[in-house]
Amino acid sequence: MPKALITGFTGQDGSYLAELLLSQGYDVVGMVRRTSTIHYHRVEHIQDKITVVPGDLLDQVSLIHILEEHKPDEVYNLAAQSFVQTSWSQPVFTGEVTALGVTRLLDAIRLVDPKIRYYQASSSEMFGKVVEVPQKESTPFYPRSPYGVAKVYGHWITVNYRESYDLHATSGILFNHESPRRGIEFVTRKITYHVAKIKLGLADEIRLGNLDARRDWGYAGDYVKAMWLMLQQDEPRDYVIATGDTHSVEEFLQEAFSYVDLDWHDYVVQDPRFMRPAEVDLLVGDPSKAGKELGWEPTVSFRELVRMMVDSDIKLLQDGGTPM
Ligand code: NAP
Ligand code: G4F
Repeated sequence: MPKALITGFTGQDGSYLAELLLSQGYDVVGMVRRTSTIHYHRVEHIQDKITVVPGDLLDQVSLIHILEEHKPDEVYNLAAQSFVQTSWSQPVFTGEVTALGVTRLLDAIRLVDPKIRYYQASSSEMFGKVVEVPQKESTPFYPRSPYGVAKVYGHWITVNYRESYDLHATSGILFNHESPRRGIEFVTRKITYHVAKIKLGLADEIRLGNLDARRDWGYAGDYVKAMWLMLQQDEPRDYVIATGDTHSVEEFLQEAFSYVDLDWHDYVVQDPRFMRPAEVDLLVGDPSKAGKELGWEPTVSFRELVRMMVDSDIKLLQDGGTPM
């Protein structure tokens, strides 16, 4: 039975990836950091099938111990300070976790077992102020936030360890991917949760920042499959994972509100608090390399994604739940 370690196990992608690996017959080890309250809501349905281990990307000894004790064949590094807005208020912390954390983990692999296959969660935020449309693997990076800068570091240190130590280290450059398990602070989930609240008479407005930004939004369940496929290749290579389609925040609003027969203009308030010091205006990826070499393609359309998330949030509220 192959064994995989997932860092960022409690996050959106960690939960979908753990489900996928379990369904493929893996023994799954999920790393969680110590917090004062337990928050396993995204993974509680599979918790009894997973070996949960404490560890932190800030603490290299914890990483070494986990690798020595659990001996994984594959490591998926999904842990990060992943919210772009927070990276301006906590730039050093973001660099410690999202950038240097990658070196800590790669170096732990080099020391403990260099045969381990490694997946790095790189990001389309690295393209930032894009110099090419659509963005592909060869497009130069121009990050626009401390988060984007940290991800560029994580990306290049992965390439460097592959070239320096011959590790099977792969970087997936994933464009935005969403789901009912998306954190409530990200714009898609913030919108669908508020649409549900407004529809049910529990709120009367939603405050947002820049409505013109365009993103290539896909479904997280599709994107974790690409991560797994990357580690099954003989040669480690980097891949763009995207839908190839782009929509503005305004189009997301239009799709979500019209689905429940409401007009977004009646509820949206633009609030400077949610504007960013430097914006990424347009992201749209070219996933053709992943299509050709991995046989990967997205299965959920933009409209299906929006509706899935709105439906889920309406149900969540009707059932008396709180957002993840
Ligand atoms: P997420 O929901 O924010 O999950 C992040 C995970 O990282 C959580 O499990 C979090 O644990 C963990 N974490 C944070 N700091 C840590 C630390 N110091 N040590 C150990 N674990 C730590 O993010 P996601 O959307 O699933 O994204 C997964 C990865 O893909 C991230 O690296 C993200 O930057 C990257 N990415 C995401 C997208 C996207 O659109 N979703 C696109 C490209 C790249 P807690 O639960 O304790 O907070
Ligand atoms: O949903 P967002 O916060 O995601 P963002 O910044 O694109 O980052 C996400 O995708 C990256 C991949 O490209 C990941 F690497 C990263 O970890 C994360 O998962 O914001 C999307 C857009 C931005 O242009 C933002 O300015 O929505 C705009 N926006 C407008 N109003 C807002 C809001 N974003 C948020 N979070 N909240 C608002 O009120």
